[in-house]
Amino acid sequence: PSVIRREDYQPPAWLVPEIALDFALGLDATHVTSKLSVRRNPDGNGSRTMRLNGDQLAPLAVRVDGQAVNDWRLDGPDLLLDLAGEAHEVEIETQLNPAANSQLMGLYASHGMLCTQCEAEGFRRIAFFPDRPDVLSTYRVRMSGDKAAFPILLSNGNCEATGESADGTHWAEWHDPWPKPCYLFALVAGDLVANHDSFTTRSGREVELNIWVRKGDESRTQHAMDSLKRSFRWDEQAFGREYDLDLFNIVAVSDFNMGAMENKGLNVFNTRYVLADPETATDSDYDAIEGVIGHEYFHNWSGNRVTCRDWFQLSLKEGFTVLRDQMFSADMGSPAVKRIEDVRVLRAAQFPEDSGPLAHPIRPDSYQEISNFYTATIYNKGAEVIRMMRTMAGPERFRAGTDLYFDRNDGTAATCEDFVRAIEDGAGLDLKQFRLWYSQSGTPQVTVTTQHSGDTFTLKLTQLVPPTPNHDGGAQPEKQPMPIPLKLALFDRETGTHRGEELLVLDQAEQSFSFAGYASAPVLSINRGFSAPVAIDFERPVEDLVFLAAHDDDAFARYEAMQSLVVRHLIAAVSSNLAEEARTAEREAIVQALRSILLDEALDDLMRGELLILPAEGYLAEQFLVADPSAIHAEREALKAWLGTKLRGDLEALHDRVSAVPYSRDAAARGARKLKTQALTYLAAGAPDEARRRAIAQYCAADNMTDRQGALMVLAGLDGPERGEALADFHGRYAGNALVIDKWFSLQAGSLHPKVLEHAKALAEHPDFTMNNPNRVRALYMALAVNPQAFHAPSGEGYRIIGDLIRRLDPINPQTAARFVPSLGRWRRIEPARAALMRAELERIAAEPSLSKDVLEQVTKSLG
Ligand code: BAL
Ligand code: ZN
Repeated sequence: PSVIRREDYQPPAWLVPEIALDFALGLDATHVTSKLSVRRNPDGNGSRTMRLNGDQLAPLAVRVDGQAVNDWRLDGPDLLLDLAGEAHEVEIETQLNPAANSQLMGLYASHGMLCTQCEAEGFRRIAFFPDRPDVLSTYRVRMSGDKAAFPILLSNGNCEATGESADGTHWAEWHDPWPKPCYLFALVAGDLVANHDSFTTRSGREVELNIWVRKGDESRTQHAMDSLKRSFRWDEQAFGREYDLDLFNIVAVSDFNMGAMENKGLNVFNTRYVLADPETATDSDYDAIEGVIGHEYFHNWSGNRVTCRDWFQLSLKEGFTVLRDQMFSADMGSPAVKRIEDVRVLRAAQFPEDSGPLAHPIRPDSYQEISNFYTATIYNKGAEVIRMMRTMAGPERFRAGTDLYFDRNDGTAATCEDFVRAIEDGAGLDLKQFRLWYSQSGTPQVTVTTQHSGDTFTLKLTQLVPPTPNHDGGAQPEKQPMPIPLKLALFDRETGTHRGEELLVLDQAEQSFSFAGYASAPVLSINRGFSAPVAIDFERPVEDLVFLAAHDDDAFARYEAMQSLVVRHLIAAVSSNLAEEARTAEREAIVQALRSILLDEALDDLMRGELLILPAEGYLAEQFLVADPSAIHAEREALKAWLGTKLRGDLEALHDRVSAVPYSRDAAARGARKLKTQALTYLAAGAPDEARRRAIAQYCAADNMTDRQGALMVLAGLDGPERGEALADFHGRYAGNALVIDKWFSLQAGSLHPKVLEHAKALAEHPDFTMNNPNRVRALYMALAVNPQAFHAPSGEGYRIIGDLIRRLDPINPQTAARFVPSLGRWRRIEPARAALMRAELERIAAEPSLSKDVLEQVTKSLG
């Protein structure tokens, strides 16, 4: 497979300032005529040859300046055309079969509607075009089709004309005045209804807002609409960004590879990030909808007005936009809880990427298939890197930097370097060394040692950026130390207070920092707020962690102390380093810490819920060079059972208290619901009969999905007749609601039940299962792949199920299939017997005769 390299970037030889597209729509036959006004690029290499990318397209006719021509040629899937002058009009006709497009890239059919997905390289499946983000065009789109089948016709920008014919067809013409790359093109045609609303921008522009859904779903769109209006307002206030068209459309589609897509003026969303009501959506679903609605809207500036020069710059728009959506959600809810959640996601998804065979910098140097680079590294680590700049600059100076970035680069296809330079100039930061965060992969490890002598407290910090694999020959020279901003506070043990937070920047391999005026050794709270995306290695007394878990005034640091307390215990227990007596003593320390959290009246329940979460098995596995998933699972479950037993009275009292809180969407009620299921989870481990009784009661009394799903999850992990009854009730109650049936699949495949693999295999045969819907595939198989006891079953059956899935799904939907490879790719970090089974599964996939580029790249790199 061919490797694309960042260093090979060349400006396009030809530009396309304008394009007119004409679609004669049909589910199995859509005729496309594209008319490109092309102009030689003065900054190009002067070539007469114009490359028009295609993917499974055949040109039916090619005309240049109105004359049919035959001297075009195909180079693989692309069409090459020699053009003599400085400017021409190129017209090409193609024919598509949207109903046969199971990849869900380009133009495809979903439940009788037509829609598009073009990022990253889907437009070339619609029309021959220089499909690269640095070719910006203004679009005119005309579409016509059967009015009964497609009463609603949408594209980017504004609708300028409509009409209908006597034969039952109608048409619409759309014009988008903002030049954009083709990955932001969108078209939707279908039988849709809208929630209509409007928003007045700060300069008085009246924007029509529509959220389009299939009939019957409109009652579940209000939360999305409210989130959209909040996003409009927030971006004006927080980043000075105003919307720039009179219309903003969102369409919800149930067959969609991604979460959503930021097409200019016409966002296309996976239904799961639009539809919600209390009966069918959990509190987490509500939060995710708000976050994704915000994210796509914020792309209007960070992505659309300023786009990317090439796909190596993907984090320019994604990392920045993730930071923006994180800040938005923090402002809309609890900043403390949001920060903890974001770090949990980073550690669960990005840290393993950074320490595995697919590690890449946030600005990669090479790729084979760009779809494989929509990763937690590009998105979440990308956001952390920009967050560090903000931490070092402070909010006001950072804002001056982003203002400058938007001013300088508006209307252009920019690079990460443009962003860094704008922050340097606008915020007044020197980011010379900081640029290493863009080029070096791997999670830095910071080792902390402390010393106290006289009245001076000294902190010695060392950093190591671990080696990461280099694919495609892009050797990364030895890793250099990077600037690591660490927020810290020194607590007085007696008073439980500190003298103020400080920000240190560790920018050498080894550095010491001294603090005078401490007669007794303070308790160090470091990397507060998770100010840097690093792993901290700090051997310290248990008492200090207990102290911070009870006293730290930084919510993240308090959570972190609680996590560390549990992590260090479980590592020691799994490594068999603990005598029985010590194990009991450590478990008791955790019991005490959790009890004080349960009883701390100053805590709100949402935050209490965070502090009660045990570190995930995947995160624990990351702490070992080579992990034994069974041992980790057994020790973690045993600790949970211990806590459930020892804290039974407190947990029952908690469950009683929070069960009395009526449903509302306010923070107190959401906190209560979060704790309700957490209490059940601990009780299920320590007192299963009591948990079963309470879970049944919670399930039956539930007037919302958070409670019902939580109770069902607990029941699904326990044996007994109630399990089957509750699952059947749930399925019957929500039959026909795809998003809820996804939950039904997911919680069985993710359950703690010992027969989970048997259940998963039966679910794959269930009439509701289909390989053609990515949400359903993920509901069953991603839940299984992230369920450690199922995926890592010693027999290798979990690996086999995921391997079989990848092989079967690849010919249907390669992009979604490739997402499952990284779970198998972690074999080097797993104990040898399982590692051999995982590797064998990868080899079995690699032996398939015609793998997609997507899967081939991931499998080859995982084996290599
Ligand atoms: N641009 C792809 C979907 C998203 O990140 O918004
Ligand atoms: Zn995005």
